[in-house]
Amino acid sequence: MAGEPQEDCLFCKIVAGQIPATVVRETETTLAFRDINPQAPTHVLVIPKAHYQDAAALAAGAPQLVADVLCETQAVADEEKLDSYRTVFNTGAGAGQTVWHAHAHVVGGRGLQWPPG
Ligand code: IU
Repeated sequence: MAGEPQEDCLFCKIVAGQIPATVVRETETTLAFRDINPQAPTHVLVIPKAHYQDAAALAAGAPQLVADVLCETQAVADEEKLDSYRTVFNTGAGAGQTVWHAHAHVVGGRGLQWPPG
């Protein structure tokens, strides 16, 4: 069910403390941790603790959590002292989504090209 922990979800396991992660911030509703395959000097994932398969499902099912996640992306950027950064939600396999628990990538610390690949 949307919002409930999923047994086979890697990020739900990180939330539950069953898989280690380098956590940089935590709130009542969100967790922020470093990506294991960083694409920039700062590459942090901000997730809602509740399970939604992607950003669209999160927006439809729990819009307040979208705001919580976005506020945390700025908080991460502040802590990492990033003047500019990119927030990315990959939605769907064709866009590169590989983990089916909504997450925002916070990428920064180097020049970023536009459009992205
Ligand atoms: P994507 O947007 O679904 O492709 O992003 C998933 C990210 O999760 C990706 O950048 C991975 O490097 C990252 N990740 C992680 O941080 N820890 C893990 O154990 C696994 C993936 I698996």
